[in-house]
Amino acid sequence: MRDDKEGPFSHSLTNLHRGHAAATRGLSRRAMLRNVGATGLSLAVSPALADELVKLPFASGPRERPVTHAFPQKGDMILQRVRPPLLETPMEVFDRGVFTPNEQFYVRWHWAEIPNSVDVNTFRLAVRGHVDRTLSLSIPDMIGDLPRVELAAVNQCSGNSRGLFAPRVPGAQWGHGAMGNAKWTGVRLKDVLDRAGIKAGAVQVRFRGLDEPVVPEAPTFRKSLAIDHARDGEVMIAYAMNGEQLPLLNGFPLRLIVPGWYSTYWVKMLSDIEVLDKVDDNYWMAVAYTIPDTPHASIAPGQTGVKMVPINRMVPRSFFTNIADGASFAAGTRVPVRGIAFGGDAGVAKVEVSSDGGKSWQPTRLGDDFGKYGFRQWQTDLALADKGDHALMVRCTNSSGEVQPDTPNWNTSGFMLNVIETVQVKAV
Ligand SMILES: Nc1nc2c(c(=O)[nH]1)N[C@H]1C(S)=C(S)[C@@H](COP(=O)(O)O)O[C@H]1N2
Ligand SMILES: [Mo]
Repeated sequence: MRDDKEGPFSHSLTNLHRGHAAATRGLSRRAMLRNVGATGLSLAVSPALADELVKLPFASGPRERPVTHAFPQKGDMILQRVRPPLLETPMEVFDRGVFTPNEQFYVRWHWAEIPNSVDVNTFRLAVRGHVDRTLSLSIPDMIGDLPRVELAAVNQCSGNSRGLFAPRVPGAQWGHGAMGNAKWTGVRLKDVLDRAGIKAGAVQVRFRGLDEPVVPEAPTFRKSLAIDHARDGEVMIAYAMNGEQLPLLNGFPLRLIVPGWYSTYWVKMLSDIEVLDKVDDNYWMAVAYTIPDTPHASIAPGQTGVKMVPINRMVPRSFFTNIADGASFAAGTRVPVRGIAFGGDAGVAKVEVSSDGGKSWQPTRLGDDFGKYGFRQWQTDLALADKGDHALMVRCTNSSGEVQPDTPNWNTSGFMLNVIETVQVKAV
């Protein structure tokens, strides 16, 4: 969605980004307030506005979903829910490049009270709590004075691929598209915290955004990181994504980036940072987004009495992006296969494929390395000698030596699905 007329928003951004021009080219091209104001986030998107259906390969069989382009600043997205929006990235987007375009980056919110626009002139980020100085930072304060950092990183929902859980679990039924890779530009959280001065005895740092629960009794979405994690110099506050301002639905004007960790921690529309002197026991840390403290966060269906811990680092995954279930090829030919992989909280060491259901594996060629937290493209070709059904498989090993398991994990929340991915094809 482009708008040539510049609103007040664009002007202010143009000015305040002067020192960061290289990283944020194109920022003034979008007039966010105009676009969003005109369309609104509360617009009633009916599936009738979607003229196409997509099939997601769920555990219970293929599931049809409408494709919509009715959301502000978003192109074609798989529509799961309108309000608050749950929009999934179609798999073919990942085939087109290693970075996921902003207009097709997935969207997930918990509460429906999301501002339709944010005025960057009056916006302030609070830094408070167990600190020497309470801060109220304007965007120019932050990006004008603090060193700029840039990092490629995968944003993946904890529940990505939940629709593949068997037995089925409640929650947003995602295919594999609740993930994306972007180049994030911003400032180090550490530098912001240092400005405020952390007091001795600080334990965690808690984050919230401008969104609010629909009813006052419901718990505001807030997430916390351990103080050392928050100060590791990698966690950042991003003001740009793939060289452009963040789409409103992806957290404009600021969001937290927690490289290698599930994006439940990547708080959008970040407006409040609170240094805590005790462990955060709010609902979103203590109850929601917890996983069994077991290998692969896996338990047997029905198993109880398991120790739960907050979800944390991601694990390696890999996907085919140019072929899907049901594809057929001429027997005896070589089939080009390609896709993406990521290492979780470590780089991709290797990606291997199998055409015999996992009995033997062959290496693939990896694409350019944009940093250990991002997607890595891979490609090779596979011989399908015999006529009939073939299970093509792909697995990633990360630089810590972790590899995708050959049996899927399971837990009651449908988090962290991980298994070697398989595509069923036919040689004819
Ligand atoms: N303020 C705010 N930030 C949030 C959330 C939210 O509900 N509110 N959801 C989190 C979760 S669970 C996910 S999966 C990601 C989704 O990021 P995206 O919409 O930019 O893809 O945002 C995270 N940050
Ligand atoms: Mo999520």
